[in-house]
Amino acid sequence: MKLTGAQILIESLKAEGVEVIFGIPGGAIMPVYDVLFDSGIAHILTRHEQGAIHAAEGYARTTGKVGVCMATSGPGATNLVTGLVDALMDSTPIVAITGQVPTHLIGTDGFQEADIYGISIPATKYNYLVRDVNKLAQIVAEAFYIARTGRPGPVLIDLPKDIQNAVTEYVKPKPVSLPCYNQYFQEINEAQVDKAIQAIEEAERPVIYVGGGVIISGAHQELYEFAKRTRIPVTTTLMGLGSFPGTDELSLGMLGMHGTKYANYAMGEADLILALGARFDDRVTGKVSEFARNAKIVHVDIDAAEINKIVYAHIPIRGDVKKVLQVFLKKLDKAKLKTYDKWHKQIQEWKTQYPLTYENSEDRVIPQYVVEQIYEATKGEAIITVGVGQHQMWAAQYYRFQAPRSWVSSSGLGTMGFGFPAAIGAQVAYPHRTVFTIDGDGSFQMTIQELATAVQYHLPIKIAILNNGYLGMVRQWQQLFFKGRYSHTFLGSPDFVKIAEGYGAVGILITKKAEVRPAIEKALETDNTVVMDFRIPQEDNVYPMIPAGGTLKQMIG
Ligand SMILES: Cc1ncc(C[n+]2csc(CCOP(=O)(O)OP(=O)(O)O)c2C)c(N)n1
Repeated sequence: MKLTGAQILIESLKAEGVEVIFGIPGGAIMPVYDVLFDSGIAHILTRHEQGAIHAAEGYARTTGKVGVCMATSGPGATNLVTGLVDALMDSTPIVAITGQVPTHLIGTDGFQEADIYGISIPATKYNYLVRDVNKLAQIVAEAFYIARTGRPGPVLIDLPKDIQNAVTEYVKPKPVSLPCYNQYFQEINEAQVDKAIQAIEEAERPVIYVGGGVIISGAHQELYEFAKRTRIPVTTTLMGLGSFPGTDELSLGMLGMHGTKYANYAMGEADLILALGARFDDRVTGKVSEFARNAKIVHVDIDAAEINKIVYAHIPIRGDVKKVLQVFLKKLDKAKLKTYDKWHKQIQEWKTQYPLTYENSEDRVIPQYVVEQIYEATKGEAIITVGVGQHQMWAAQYYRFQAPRSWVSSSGLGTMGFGFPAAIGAQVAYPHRTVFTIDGDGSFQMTIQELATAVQYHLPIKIAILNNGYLGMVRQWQQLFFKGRYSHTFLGSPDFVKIAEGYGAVGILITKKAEVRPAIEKALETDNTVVMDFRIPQEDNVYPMIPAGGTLKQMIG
């Protein structure tokens, strides 16, 4: 069967099970859009390519499937770059397809030519510039394979317009075989697991420290069983939220810069840390030389490059966390396990002495209270996406996630403007679930135009803006570390209600505490996109806080 490159691409996407593409068309990708028109694959037209790729990320992170986005050449392609790096930092499987000028124009500064292949080398797990239509089907198969396997990540396919139009015999791709890449998936070294189990048996003060890898590998049930059997307390990173029920007695909540005091104290005092799919980010470790000084480290990660990158691993175990935990569960000998009673008593004391708390006495709209009310009104079952800043941390602290893939945060890159388009992807994936964006007024304004997208596709996303009129997190740092000199962080506030209405969404203004819960209830009952403008105090801070590169002794609040 003879097909054009554009037809081959769409056939290949169908073969990968792609159901939806997020994107914006343009000259260099028009042959593909033409085939897409009656292909049966859904398409969500965003208002900016950054919105498209974050939506694809939201889709990928909540479903575990590969998110697909598409853009034209030049500015369309370069508008994807932030999302590519974002997906790379947070190990999110994405296939980004970009149009390119015809091959004979490449290198001539042709109209809308940008070397997205070159630009995206450090921004992707792998990338392709397709120069031969006969290779296209195989390239697409490889791209999806690379995006979703091992440590997932973004893959870009740059497709020149003449290749989209070229006609060739369509041959189904062969099963993907990439010998160098496949070395990645070696057998789990059981001797290392035995060593780790011995360390568990010997430990007095162990902690399980969980990152996003547990969610990616679908290991939450194994983690739960492992924690329950060993009775080792569990703390998670920002990416790990939802991998272990936040309300469980063994949960220490989040650790790190804005983590709970008890999680941070437990890490500081631990004699054994079992790091599962976590990468010792600086927001977790603070000053590395002071981090968990008394602990033996077991580090489980699928990516060998992560092991010993920041913290020396006494017992490294390379492999998929789910499979590694299954080996642990098979080998754990109940008879030899301790109950760590003294350690639990100590942790309980810390929990009682230093609970996560905030002042809630006045009739102000307190941000933590808003998050708690969202948590209660949604019974902890919503998908929560966030921007970046104070609101992100309040959401992480006060929405007690029960299930994996219900928390979507740009954690590694910290991309303002991520939350709302990510919610679009999540709501497209789960039309019948409640999807909430908890956003900052600054973050929301970075991708606010996607309100048009949400309304056009009837996506009933609930957007809760914690509106302090500032670039709040930067203002907090200015207050604490720059003598209160608020250099260019005041935003003021547009009328978000009017903006919402202008886009055809529903807007609600909340200025009093008593209005908080009714507004959330009203939003939940509304079958439309809803923007809630919560006017919170301008100068509230996120606590506790360990300053960047600091130690436990410098913890504030
Ligand atoms: C694209 C981008 N630019 C700049 C920053 C730096 N930054 C981190 S937090 C922050 C302020 C965020 O303000 P807002 O979204 O209003 O949230 P708040 O902290 O007030 O809750 C800024 C500017 C960033 N993370 N991302």
